[in-house]
Amino acid sequence: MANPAENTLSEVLAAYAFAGEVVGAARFGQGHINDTFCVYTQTAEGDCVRYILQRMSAAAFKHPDQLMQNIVGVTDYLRDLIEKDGGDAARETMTVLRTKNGAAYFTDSEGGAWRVYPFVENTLCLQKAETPELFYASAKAFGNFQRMLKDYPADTLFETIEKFHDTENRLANFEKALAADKLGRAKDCAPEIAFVKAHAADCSVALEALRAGRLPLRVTHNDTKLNNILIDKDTGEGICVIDLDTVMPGLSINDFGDSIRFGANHSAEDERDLSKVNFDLPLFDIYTKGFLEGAAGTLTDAEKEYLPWGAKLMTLECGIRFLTDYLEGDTYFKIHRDGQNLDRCRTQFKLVRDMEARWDEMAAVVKKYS
Ligand code: ADP
Ligand code: GN1
Ligand code: MG
Repeated sequence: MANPAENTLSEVLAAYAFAGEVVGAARFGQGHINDTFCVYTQTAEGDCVRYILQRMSAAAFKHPDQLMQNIVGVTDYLRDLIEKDGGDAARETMTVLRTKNGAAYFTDSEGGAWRVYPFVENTLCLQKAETPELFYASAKAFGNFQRMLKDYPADTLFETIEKFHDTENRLANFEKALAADKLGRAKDCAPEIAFVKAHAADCSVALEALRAGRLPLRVTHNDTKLNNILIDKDTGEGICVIDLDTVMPGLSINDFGDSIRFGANHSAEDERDLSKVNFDLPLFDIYTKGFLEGAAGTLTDAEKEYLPWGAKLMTLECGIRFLTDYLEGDTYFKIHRDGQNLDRCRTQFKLVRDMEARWDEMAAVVKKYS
């Protein structure tokens, strides 16, 4: 387990020249991966200026230097596009705040890698789709993100997490964790293990299409859950895509699918009462509409046809990842209670079952907007 991020907070804060004097820092947000803090500063004029300070997860990211090169490259590129388009780049993309030494990140005395972004104020970050309109707004913004990066030089991006959405590899890792069963937890999750085994062939569907040249590799976000987008409080529009740690070559259907996985239902990702976990077709409908509008003609016919697969595979894969982490002792996803990763896995598999039951309707929705 990594040391608590609080250990080195003061040396990290000292490495940055903030707009004002630091008056406090507190844990912030509900991400599963990084240690995120909000830093509160006060300027000489008495204004409060906030920042997001993060220690990047050492379990997830082996090369923070490469990761930050990706983020600086992508945000610089987006900033240019937004400015050319007359937009407000400081709100519509993230900005990496340099350290006093001009570096994109800071390494503390324990080896932890940290970075700072100005806080994008007057925004909402949602943990679930509170209204269909807000979900639609997120869809447009993620679709637009795809469009804006369509000409980004993919070969300049590092693979920050190897085989991130390689579902076949996720399955293989699950099998290894199950064979090792190092904490003796497999006995608690026989139905979930059986579910994975019954879905083993599905894990190859998107990869087969990629290998066959039916689906193109693009620059994608790869972690498009609803709490990775900031929505303008005044306009209700999705304005800023955040959590760019996994921007790298990938499949557009996965960006679509991961948003559906997280947002097209009315329950929390770790809901224990599975009767409350139901795939919501109207939310799928509105997201599809928004994503395709935002992507504005970027996607091929084959990509559109595979969108339901994106939804099912991202949900299945995420469930497999939660189950693998549960079997391995919760070393990757942050947990706040025992069994939380198994609970998360169960919601994902319930959603996969729902999608399977509504497969033809999902295909019809996509067709309607294609
Ligand atoms: P993780 O990888 O752990 O999910 P994120 O980069 O998504 O970390 O950040 C966690 C949370 O912090 C987000 O869900 C959001 O609430 C908040 N956040 C991150 N960056 C910003 C920002 N620039 N402005 C405002 N809030 C932010
Ligand atoms: C993680 O970082 P966060 O909390 O936005 C994970 C995603 C999972 C998601 C499940 C880098 O997203 O892949 O889909 O949890 N991010 C990484 O909620 O592994
Ligand atoms: Mg996040």
